Amino acid sequence: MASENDTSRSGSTTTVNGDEAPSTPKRKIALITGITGQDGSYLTEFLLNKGYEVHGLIRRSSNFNTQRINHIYIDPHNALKALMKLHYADLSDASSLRRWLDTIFPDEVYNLAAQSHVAVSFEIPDYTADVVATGALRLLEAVRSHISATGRTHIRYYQAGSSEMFGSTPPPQSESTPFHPRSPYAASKCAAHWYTVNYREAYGIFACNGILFNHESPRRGENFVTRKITRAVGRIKIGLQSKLFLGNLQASRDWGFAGDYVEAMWMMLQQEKPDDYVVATEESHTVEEFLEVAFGNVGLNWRDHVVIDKRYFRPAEVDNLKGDASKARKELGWKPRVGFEQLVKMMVDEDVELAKREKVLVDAGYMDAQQQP
Ligand code: NDP
Ligand code: GDR
Repeated sequence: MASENDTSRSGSTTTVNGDEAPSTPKRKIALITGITGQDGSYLTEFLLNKGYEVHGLIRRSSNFNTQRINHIYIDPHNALKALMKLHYADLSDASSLRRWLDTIFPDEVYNLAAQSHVAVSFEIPDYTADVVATGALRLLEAVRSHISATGRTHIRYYQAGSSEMFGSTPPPQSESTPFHPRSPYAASKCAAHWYTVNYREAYGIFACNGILFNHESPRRGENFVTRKITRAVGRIKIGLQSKLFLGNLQASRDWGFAGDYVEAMWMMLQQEKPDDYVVATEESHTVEEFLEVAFGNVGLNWRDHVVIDKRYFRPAEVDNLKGDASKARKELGWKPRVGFEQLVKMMVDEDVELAKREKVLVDAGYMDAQQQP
């Protein structure tokens, strides 16, 4: 099936007037759902550095939602340089998924899109299931029918699975640990996991589940606990805020750096056979320990600022996650580069700088100091 972006030319470089440069080495083509999210932005940078052409599906929003990838965006009119391309689609719209597969002809598909907030999934459970579970099924089905129509059996699929699927099963959690999800989000991720296994077994699709433990960065959404804390540390340090309202401080998480984890996603798709892998640092810390290190980085005591607010407790909590990533270490050769303390410092440093820029706007009257993240 031919189109403007073209398909059969997957791999060769096209000049502005449509002629091909025959001597140029073939570029692999990746399609990413959730490209505007934390992981989507790091994966895009990673794949562009590897020489891929990257296509991202973005959903329509009343505001621009591309802040995390603006720095790598190049005007598509500059066809030779613009190797990241964005298209409107939605995981709730099956026809858009199939259309873009048939247009882009990707070699690798990364399904990162999700309503990814666990607490919010209790508020909007139907929507969460539709996007996280059925959305993954829609994409798998689109891949299956695309392969069936085109014979492109080499296409590879990555599913963004989560340590939340383990829920209340005690650590250490590995690929053979039973799932016991504790939220609509986690139950939906379990469904997506099994859809992926099923499409691999039933149709022979090269489909992998990455079971990733929490991974953070300065690009983390501001309502996840790590970033909520580091944003507050920056703002408190600069004098824009004094209190931080949080929920359960005793939950323990295996926190790594998102930049390291996207590499594991790619590695899974480079193996000879498709399989499922746990990706984790194998070290776990409580929210309280995160607070201690984050506030400590700027010489503050978290106890002077944190207020417990019941609204941030969940109807069912996941108490303790700590991964066993030995399979990924052995078979993929993957290991995390950034440790816990370094991750916290990286996030705090960036958020102190961000707070300084906010302060300039507040002082100039362009922003309200109370406008908390
Ligand atoms: P984010 O919440 O930062 O990004 C989610 C992405 O999905 C955004 O690009 C968002 O678009 C997009 N999206 C949401 N709903 C839809 C929809 N209906 N159709 C199309 N796109 C949609 O998540 P992360 O980057 O942190 O995580 C990436 C994936 O990995 C997610 O599936 C998440 O559940 C999973 N995961 C994450 C972990 C982590 O610790 N970060 C750990 C384990 C799994 P928009 O920008 O418009 O909101
Ligand atoms: P999580 O991340 O639920 O593990 O899911 P989150 O940062 O939201 O919560 C971690 C722990 O912190 C506790 N907590 C709070 N959490 C939030 N968001 N806000 C608070 O004020 C607060 N106070 C305490 C929570 O109760 C929880 O125990 C993330 C997401 O990225 C998922 O998409 C992903 O699948 C999993 O990580 C692995």
